[in-house]
Amino acid sequence: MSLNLFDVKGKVALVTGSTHGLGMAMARGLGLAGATIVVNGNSSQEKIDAAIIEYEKEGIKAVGSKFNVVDEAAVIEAIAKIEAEVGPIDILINNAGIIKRTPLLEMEVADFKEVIDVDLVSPFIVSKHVVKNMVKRKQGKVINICSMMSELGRNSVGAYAAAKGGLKMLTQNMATEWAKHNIQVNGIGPGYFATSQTEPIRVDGHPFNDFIINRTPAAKWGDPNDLAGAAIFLSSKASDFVNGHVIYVDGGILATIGKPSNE
Ligand code: GCO
Ligand code: CA
Repeated sequence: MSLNLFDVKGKVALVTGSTHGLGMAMARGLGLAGATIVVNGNSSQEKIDAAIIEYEKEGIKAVGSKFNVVDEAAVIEAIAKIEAEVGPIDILINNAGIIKRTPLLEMEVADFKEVIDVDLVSPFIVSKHVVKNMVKRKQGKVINICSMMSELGRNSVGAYAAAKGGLKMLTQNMATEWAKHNIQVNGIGPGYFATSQTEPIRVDGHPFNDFIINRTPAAKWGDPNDLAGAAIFLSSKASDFVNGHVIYVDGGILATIGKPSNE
């Protein structure tokens, strides 16, 4: 078996939300493996420019594309520009997401809908317009970033769990509709990782910090770079007959019911 199976050299990868956190870690992995990264964010051009400097420091070819993943017109315009100026998008990682930690009985409907829009509707919007072109080329890889909350509930993250559970089924449905075009759609389900998103619940002394370490068989928060292997696998020829799966990179959380805190 040749490692060329995992080759992504010269491929163009659009990774939404890749200026920081898990998106950046997965994009970095693909970039170090030779892909050109289209760095997306929506908060500011400065953030994108700063991220590009970080990618380039490691010898990764990175190009910025600022757009809002929930704005269909902006998505269409950005994709046309990327394909004209950088090249056909070979790999799409739908990573951009938000979380609001509010118990359901206290949650405003508008906030619930906003989470669904960003975490579930936007992967549909971006995929729809990228995959149209992949169908013509008879080739493509789509990776939807799911979550532990694609499988499990947790107090205060109801909207996020609804969106991420939906994203798992959207992944299976996309795989169902697009496999015949030689487009593989799969998901990555990160466990609990040390990022800015989990920063508020990861601080020393926060009961959730101890809970996660106890609940994770690997007994630690994940390092975002641990996601690179799954990202490369699902972006390369190695996964050409793999359709509709979510690879959970979670230190074993979903394998177990957990254990008492004194064990
Ligand atoms: C939370 C966390 C999670 C993680 C992750 C788990 O509040 O429970 O933020 O939602 O971000 O998605 O897989
Ligand atoms: Ca399953």
